[in-house]
Amino acid sequence: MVQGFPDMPFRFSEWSRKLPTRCFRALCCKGPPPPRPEYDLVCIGLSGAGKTSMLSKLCGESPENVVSTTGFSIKAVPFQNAILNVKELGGADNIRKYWSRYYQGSQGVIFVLDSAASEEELETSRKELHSALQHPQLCTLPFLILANHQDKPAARSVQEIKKYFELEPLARGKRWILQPCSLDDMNAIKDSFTQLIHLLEEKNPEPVRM
Ligand SMILES: Nc1nc2c(ncn2[C@@H]2O[C@H](COP(=O)(O)OP(=O)(O)O)[C@@H](O)[C@H]2O)c(=O)[nH]1
Ligand SMILES: [Mg+2]
Repeated sequence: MVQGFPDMPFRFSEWSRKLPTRCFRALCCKGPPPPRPEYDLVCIGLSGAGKTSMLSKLCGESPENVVSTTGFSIKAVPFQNAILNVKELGGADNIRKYWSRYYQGSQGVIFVLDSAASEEELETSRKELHSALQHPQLCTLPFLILANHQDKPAARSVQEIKKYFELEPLARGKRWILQPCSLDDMNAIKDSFTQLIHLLEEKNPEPVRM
């Protein structure tokens, strides 16, 4: 019995069709580049901190037409070595109480604050960051804290923010990055995202990053 014989001409033609690709791969010892890893992140912070504008700019979109985020929005932000699926949660007073419902599945946290905000707003921001750092679904994850609006004269320095937000005692033993930034300086923002990706990739993380 010659099972499969009738198939041979077809199989041969398929094999020969793929031959140039196979030879090329064998000679060059490489196939297509491996897919970039994807990480799911949650992005929080009060309204006006600059979350949407920053994420839009990172995606190559114009931040000019940004509208206030009600509920949440998701963006896939591409970097050279990874794709970050960032879920931005609206920061308005009546929405913040629902933030924790959207934490599940997150692998890292981006917290954006306005360094030039009023005392009252900064205090609210501090409370929100503290509850995020202590939340059971987020407390073990890497945090990128962006002290945005640094271009404004009223902006607090990164040292003032670190002290005011009591980051050293509160985030001790956690993996976190505190980055002063503004929408005008995307390089600093991109660098801090690259550091965050390193933290996401780490299997045996060092305890604290500043
Ligand atoms: N001067 C200044 N304005 C900013 C900066 N980042 C965002 N903005 C502005 O702040 C406003 C609120 O930004 P938006 O991205 O909607 O904040 P979100 O509510 O956190 O998403 C917009 O008018 C932005 O152009 C910054 O670093 N400096
Ligand atoms: Mg927004």
